[in-house]
Amino acid sequence: MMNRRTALKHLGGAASTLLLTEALRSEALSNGQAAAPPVAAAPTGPFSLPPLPYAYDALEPNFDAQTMHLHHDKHHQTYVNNLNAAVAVHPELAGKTVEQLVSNLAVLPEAARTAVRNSGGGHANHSFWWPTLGKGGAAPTGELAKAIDAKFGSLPAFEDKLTAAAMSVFGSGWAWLVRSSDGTLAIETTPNQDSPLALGHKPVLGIDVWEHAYYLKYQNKRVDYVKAFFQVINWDYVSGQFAQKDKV
Ligand code: MN3
Repeated sequence: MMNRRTALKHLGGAASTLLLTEALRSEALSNGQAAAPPVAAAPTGPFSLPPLPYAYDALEPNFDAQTMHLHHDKHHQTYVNNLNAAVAVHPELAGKTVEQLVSNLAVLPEAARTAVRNSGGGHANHSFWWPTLGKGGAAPTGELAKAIDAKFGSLPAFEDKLTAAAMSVFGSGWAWLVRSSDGTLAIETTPNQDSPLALGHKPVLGIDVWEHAYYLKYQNKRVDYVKAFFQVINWDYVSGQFAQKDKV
């Protein structure tokens, strides 16, 4: 039986030239010279950037509007984009929330694990964080107030401990007030964008100590940024979330 190229020799004229060109191209491709893949549009879902629940300048002068714009619109958006790109090539991850993804890193396909840990963690951490900031109450209330007093003695003592934890983070990371699996409060730090959820802990309050969170306004003075953070906690929201979870 004639192969395709031999068959083409039996054809004449322009038709055979065209067909031969086509035959050679398909041979080249089968030899590994792959044509450039079509440029795929970046996936826009399933995850999306939640809007800030207040104006960009709402936390002035403690957190400046320019930092809020960059932090939310650029940094958080990048985590969302990279997470979407990671799950796009792993259809088995479809339908999971970001909290589910970062809570169970060990069950993820190995090829997706680092991207989900970093970008999923970044999306989960920042989505958690924005609503805990704002102007809402000067101190914790209700169950959270009781739990903080029981664990740390007083609100100032708690703030000192969370400040020390935030200052202890080497490089980029977060300091957290979490509810441990046994229900008690604890302070912990996580490196990079690791989520407390990966440790089985529920975040109650957190502080982002990546330089992108403060460098424009505070430069190297992380401690001043941490002091400012305590001026912009929406304690009403944080206390409400804590009380709600207490019932679950
Ligand atoms: Mn950040």
